[in-house]
Amino acid sequence: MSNSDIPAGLKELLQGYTVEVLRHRPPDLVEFAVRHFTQILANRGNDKPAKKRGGKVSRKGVTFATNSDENVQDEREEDQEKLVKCTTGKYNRRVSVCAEAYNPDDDDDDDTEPRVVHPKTDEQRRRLQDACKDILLFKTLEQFSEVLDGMFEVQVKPQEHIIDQGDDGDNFYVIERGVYDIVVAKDGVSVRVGKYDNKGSFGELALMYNTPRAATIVATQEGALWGLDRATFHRLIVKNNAKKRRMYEAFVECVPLLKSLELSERMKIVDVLGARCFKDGECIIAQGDSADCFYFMESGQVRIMIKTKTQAGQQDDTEVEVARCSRGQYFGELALVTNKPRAASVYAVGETKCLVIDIQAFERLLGPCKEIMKRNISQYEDQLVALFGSSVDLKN
Ligand code: 1OR
Ligand code: 1OR
Repeated sequence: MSNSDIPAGLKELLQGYTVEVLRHRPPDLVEFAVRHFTQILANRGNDKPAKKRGGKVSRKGVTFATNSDENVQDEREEDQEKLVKCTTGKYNRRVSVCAEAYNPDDDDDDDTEPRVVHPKTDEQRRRLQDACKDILLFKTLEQFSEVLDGMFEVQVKPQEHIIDQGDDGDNFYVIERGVYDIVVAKDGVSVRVGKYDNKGSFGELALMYNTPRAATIVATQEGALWGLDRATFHRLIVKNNAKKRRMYEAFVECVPLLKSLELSERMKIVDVLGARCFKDGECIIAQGDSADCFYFMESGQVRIMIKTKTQAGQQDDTEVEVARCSRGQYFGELALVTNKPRAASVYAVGETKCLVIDIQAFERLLGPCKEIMKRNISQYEDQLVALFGSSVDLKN
């Protein structure tokens, strides 16, 4: 048989299928084939893609990365084109509603959405896994590998707006690298309220609550992100939120710090928190490190230890235990409130489980609790003097 007898595209189709089989190792190859090729057909059924520039799909100044492997690239671009089509065709018509009325239990509408898979090279998958390893929203998920399958790479140029406040939400983003300013406009004045520095994630709020984008996110330098489209985010993360709310509702009800919040405010904390487990003796926070998250104790115990130095500046590296925390208590607020490095080290005592929220969620959701935290912080200072006298201060 000559090469010309082989229909155009057959080789690529079979290669694509083989790659997916090797990645997912499905128990039933025929059933998997039906799903795989149905997905390709569904993609083809979409209208023609958004305009391409220089072989790349571009939306709002964000450029989807291309791949050195041609076959993978073609498949991915096809998927990305579908995604672009989805975002421009479907989601822009969404009507934003108030977050308070939102209940993830009611969200059954997207069970029939086809599963979006963006094929990746081993190298891409490695980088993606590394970028996602500390993402709190993924910490309580059973279908983490499906999330990874659904993510696509996005290259970012300096000054690009990844998200504009007020827009409808299209994608959720995980940062691989780059620095991104968070800008919020109020009464016509834009204020930079924070930044993401080479880690973290953003863009979850509009997708979770069907609200307009709450902030503008601008790249200050060249960078790389991983995107997850709205439908996949819904299917995997928002659905999981219903379970999370049921799981943690009773716990957040009994956290004294959160007593003054409305139930809906407590539930929003649950939506964005991630569960992290630590082994006996493991260091959760190291004194002197920069801070990017806040912890509630769900089970077990932690030991708070500090190193001190004398006023003469002499080093004393011995750690002294100053406090313990257990279920319902919190730690890691001091550095976030004072904008300073961590004032103490925190170690797990036995198996310990913490519920963690990132600094942006802390600022956004725990503002009303800051007065209580500040009152407790002033007690730390009194204890410091009582313990060490006035000749020592917290190191840093
Ligand atoms: P989104 O889908 O609304 C903008 O799109 C994203 O910016 C948002 O999801 C969050 O992921 C992220 N307030 C609101 N959104 C924020 C904030 C924030 N910070 C990051 N995002 N605040 C800043 C807290 C440091 C409160 C400002 C008043
Ligand atoms: P962080 O972000 O500085 C370490 O990270 C955390 O340990 C800190 O927030 C507090 O949440 C927690 N002094 C300093 N940090 C303390 C203390 C403390 N207690 C708990 N943390 N003192 C003990 C007071 C009972 C005073 C030291 C003598």
